[in-house]
Amino acid sequence: MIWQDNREFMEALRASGDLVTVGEKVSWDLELGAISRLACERDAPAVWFKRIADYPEEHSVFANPLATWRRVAILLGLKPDASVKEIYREYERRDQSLIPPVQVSTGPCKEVVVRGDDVDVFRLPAPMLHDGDGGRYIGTWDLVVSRDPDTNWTNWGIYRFMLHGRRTLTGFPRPTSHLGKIFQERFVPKGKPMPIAIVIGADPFSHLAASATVALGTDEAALAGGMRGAPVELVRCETSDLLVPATAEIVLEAEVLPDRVSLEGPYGEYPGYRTGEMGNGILCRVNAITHRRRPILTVDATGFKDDSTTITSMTGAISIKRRLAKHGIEAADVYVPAETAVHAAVVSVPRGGPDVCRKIVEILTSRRALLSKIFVVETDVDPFDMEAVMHAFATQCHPARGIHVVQYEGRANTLTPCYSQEERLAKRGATVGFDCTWPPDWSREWDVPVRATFNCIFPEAVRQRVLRNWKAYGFDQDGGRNR
Ligand SMILES: Cc1cc2nc3c(=O)[nH]c(=O)nc-3n(C[C@H](O)[C@H](O)[C@H](O)COP(=O)(O)O)c2cc1C
Ligand SMILES: [Mn+2]
Repeated sequence: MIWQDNREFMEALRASGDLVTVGEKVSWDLELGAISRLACERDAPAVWFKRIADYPEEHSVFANPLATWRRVAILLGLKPDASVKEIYREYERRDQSLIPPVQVSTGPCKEVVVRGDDVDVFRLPAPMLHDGDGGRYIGTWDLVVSRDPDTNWTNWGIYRFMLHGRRTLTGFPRPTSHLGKIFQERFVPKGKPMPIAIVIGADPFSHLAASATVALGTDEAALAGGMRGAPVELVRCETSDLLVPATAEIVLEAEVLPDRVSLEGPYGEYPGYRTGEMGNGILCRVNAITHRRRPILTVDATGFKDDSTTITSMTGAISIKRRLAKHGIEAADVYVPAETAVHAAVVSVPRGGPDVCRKIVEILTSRRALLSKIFVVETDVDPFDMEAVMHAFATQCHPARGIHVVQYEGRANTLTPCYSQEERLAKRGATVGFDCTWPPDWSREWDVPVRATFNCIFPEAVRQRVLRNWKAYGFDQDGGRNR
């Protein structure tokens, strides 16, 4: 599927039973957030809220587009019940080719254009998502376009934005994010405002590309095109020369002010906590809003098992695999379990040991250090099978010799809940590698214990006979899971 727009994707979700349409009037003030949050935690369908209290009926809200693996499978054109491993493989295949975007003269996102003093961001039904949030969040599942004026490279990323005033928003791009870097390095020193476009409800591949972990200089629009198998169509903004996906539901054309900071947050974040206090964010002035008729505001009910725990985990895992390969570690597989909220990874390697484990931790913490726990297993353990991973961790990781900690400052993930305020300020943190592999100097024949599982401790002929007769013995499943 190419997914011409978000509406086509929503229709596919409806057809497969992965979209619930709520016709009852709901409040933007916590009720919508609570429903959408519970839907994440219950692996429930995505939600389309058709009537929002205080807003005319042409405004609706679509929540949690990719928060379950079923929806990610549908996005990638797989069967809805495809396994996580199959989904990873399909993504890995699709993100290999880049197809540059094409510019078109106009598109649905220009159906309604509001400029200058007519702009009032409160006309959009941005929800108060969690109790205690610093305000109503409009950018939660967005795609923020910015451009480096020196190289002309355009960056896309998902960064949160909160309503501030009628024409102002405040946001929190991490200083290590590409938007944060472009702003700090190219605009702040010159005292120039930075044009941005906050795009809401573009085709789902564009948002997936914006959230993917990619190197500085990567054209995320071309990545989205590659994944779709067709170029993304872009139109020029009304008030800047930035280009935005033509079929987007809503576009907020803004500039980030170089000489202001503004209070932002706190926010119930993806690790599953409200961390921190209201702090300094960036301040943007909104110069125009363009949108489709009957615009559908897309929302991520951020928190445990939100949209990032599927897609950020998957794109992060695949980028870890490629990064390790670049540094000479051929990992057979890498899995970032959704329930770890992008804080832990499982890496399987043909041969482990302390040197390999330490090297993996060092490679994965040399730049931004998002993850703080890494399980290194051997290839006879399927990293996607958390029962097998926990078994390997509990039995193979030496409680003293198997733990490898790397500490760092200036690049830790400030949203990691276990860090103290002081550590967050200094971006100080640590990543631990759990070596769940056998020591390389142990003889496989004499020292390594034989796993007492069906697959490992019985002769082939006996296993075949048991599998063949499994149903005849009276069991109702076929062979069980094949590890
Ligand atoms: C739903 C969602 C919300 C996100 N919110 C933020 C955010 O507020 N700030 C941030 O720096 N990154 C956020 N991220 C992560 C970035 O989108 C991600 O790191 C992306 O790769 C950033 O692009 P960049 O590498 O071009 O900076 C979010 C990701 C998702 C999926
Ligand atoms: Mn980027």
